[in-house]
Amino acid sequence: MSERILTGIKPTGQLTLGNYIAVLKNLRSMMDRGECFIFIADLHALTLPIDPEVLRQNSIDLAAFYLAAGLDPNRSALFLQSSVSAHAELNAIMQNFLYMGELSRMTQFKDKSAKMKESAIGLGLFAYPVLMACDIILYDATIVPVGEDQVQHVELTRDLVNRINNRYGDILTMPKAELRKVGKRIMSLSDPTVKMSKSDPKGDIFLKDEPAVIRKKIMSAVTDSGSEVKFDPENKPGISNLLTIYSAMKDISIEEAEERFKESRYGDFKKAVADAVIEELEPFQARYKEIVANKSYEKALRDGAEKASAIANKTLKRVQKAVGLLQE
Ligand code: ATP
Ligand code: LTN
Repeated sequence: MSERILTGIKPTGQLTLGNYIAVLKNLRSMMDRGECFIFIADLHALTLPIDPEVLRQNSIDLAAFYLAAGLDPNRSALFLQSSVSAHAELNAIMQNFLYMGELSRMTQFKDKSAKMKESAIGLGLFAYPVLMACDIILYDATIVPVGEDQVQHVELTRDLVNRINNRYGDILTMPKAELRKVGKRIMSLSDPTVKMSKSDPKGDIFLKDEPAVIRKKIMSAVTDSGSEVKFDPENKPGISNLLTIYSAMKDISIEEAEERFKESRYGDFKKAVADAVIEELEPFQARYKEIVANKSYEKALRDGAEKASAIANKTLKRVQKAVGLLQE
């Protein structure tokens, strides 16, 4: 069976190597497995304060990055979440079927809100997983490629699909999160106990970093005591993170990477990791620059929104009808 694949990234900041490994690197193979709906989660970017000009620029950048990673707009739909109004319309219905208790258990909400004063936490941040569930449901997605931090949201979407299908008949498709075998959680280079994240940049490799900057960041990444290059996230989080990055870049298993470096010192190993990342990102950055210059993302986004709306509106109608909203 051909799959329906859907995924999105928030245009909240500079894209990192974590985003690249979780989503962008896999776009080519996703297109071979089924029909892809790939979007820029711009409504989600509003859940934390963001400057309008920065949001606009990040959205363009993200569209160009998707295309540079090999997304073919003729074989898939690339679009802005805000240009398909069905997301917001379905959200207005689905917010009644997810509950406060469930939403307050979401780790992403707990992490993000912990740093804020209660009076500054928007309702949208709390209700984020409802909109995310709608993003997925609208396209009858079967596969949702994400990093580990998003699995909890996809599980909640599955609960919602069950709830709706039990109550109204089988009207929604059951999605499944898909994690990369290697690299589901890339850690910060300066503190390998925390996730590399674009909204909390610390020890990040940004996709726009010049090769010399990438090399410098990797060569000065925090490593662990001892001298053996071994995968042991508990005792050697720094080296394990670098082994993960290397394996993801080369598309090999962690064991294979360990074997390659079993005689190496940390310095030589880090140099090989830097080479691998630069080798992958340099041509990608060149394509990105070309796409930004020729603005080919504009047509891709227009066509994508049209394709996406056609599918999303059908699902929306199905749900509206099922819950009893009068449809002409
Ligand atoms: P934010 O810091 O704003 O929450 P983010 O860097 O986590 O942003 P998202 O837009 O939330 O980025 O995520 C886009 C995709 O990249 C998601 O599938 C997410 O799971 C994945 N991802 C983000 N950071 C990492 C990471 N460090 N390792 C693996 N996957 C990641
Ligand atoms: N919540 C995700 C981004 C996102 C997404 C989605 C991912 C929004 N909607 C639907 C997959 C499917 C995040 O914060 N990374």
